[in-house]
Amino acid sequence: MARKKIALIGAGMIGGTLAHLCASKGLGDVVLFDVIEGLPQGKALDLLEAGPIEGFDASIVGTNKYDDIQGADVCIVTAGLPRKPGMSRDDLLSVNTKIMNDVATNIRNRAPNAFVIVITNPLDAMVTAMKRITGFPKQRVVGQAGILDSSRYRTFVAMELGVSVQSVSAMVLGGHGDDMVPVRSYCQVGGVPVAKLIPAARLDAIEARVRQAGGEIVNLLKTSAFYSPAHAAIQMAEAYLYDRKQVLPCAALLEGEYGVNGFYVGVPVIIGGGGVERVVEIELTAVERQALDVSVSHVRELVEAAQKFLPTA
Ligand code: TXD
Repeated sequence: MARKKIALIGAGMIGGTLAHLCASKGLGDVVLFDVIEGLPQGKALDLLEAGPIEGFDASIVGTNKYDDIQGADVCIVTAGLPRKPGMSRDDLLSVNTKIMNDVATNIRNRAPNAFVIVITNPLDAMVTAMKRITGFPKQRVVGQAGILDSSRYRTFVAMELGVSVQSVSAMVLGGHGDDMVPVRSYCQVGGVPVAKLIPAARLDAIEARVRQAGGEIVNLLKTSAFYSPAHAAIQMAEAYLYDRKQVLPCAALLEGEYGVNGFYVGVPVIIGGGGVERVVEIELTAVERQALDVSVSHVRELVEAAQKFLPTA
């Protein structure tokens, strides 16, 4: 049986980390694509030369030719510009929408059966463009944001209480912008609701930090986070490749769920061998519901603004 083929579109900070994770976890043969000559080839060769030490033996190819992604089983897309200090995710809209148009067209033509995970920002608009241009079923086009945002929430709660991150479960829903919604009523520490362990004012501060956590890293690094988004996308790819049926917060196309129709929004979904197999609807408090509505209206504005950078349907 042939190995699975994983195409990574974009060989920058996240793309390179994705390649490293795919290789070390043995997820499949890796094709690393970028428009910059030498960049994907150099990273692929460097990784290949680490293979004998770690024992990973998959093929790792760097390329500037889309023909090499032919027949990929999974495509993870990071192509585009990242934020610089002072920029919002939305500032990337025009340039990254045009890039997404090109990437999506090539995925549609060469990897028509792939499960596609979009990471490029502004995430909700980019995954919408990917869905529209590929025309793939909604089960096979999904955006990564919620796993990372939830992981940040879990990190900060664990730091606050001095407990293992493994004891903290949490969910951040909505768009991947500063109005994302950390859902306090579903955050638990060893099964105990977080509100019983941390005073409300501290939780307010922790949730504010979660919303700004991407910017906090940009200010330190002068570019976006890359380890954590890569780990998050790999969790999604593994859930698909191993049919895990894992409940994960991801940007999924809603068609009536949560009262939203026709937009990608971060919600809990089940990812398995069928891709995004189901959207899980959870009950929210009135405050959380209102925050989700605000976040969704922002997603709607962004998606509409992105239209002018796409070819007319
Ligand atoms: O959780 C999330 N969704 C995110 C998203 C968290 C952090 C960062 N996130 C976004 O991912 C970030 O704002 C960017 O939009 C993407 C990729 O971030 P990365 O840090 O990997 O950016 P790099 O290092 O600049 O890499 C992007 C690569 C770079 O090598 C470019 O040459 C390439 O994309 N690129 C292209 N590849 C293919 N095709 C085209 N047209 C193209 N244009 C640029």
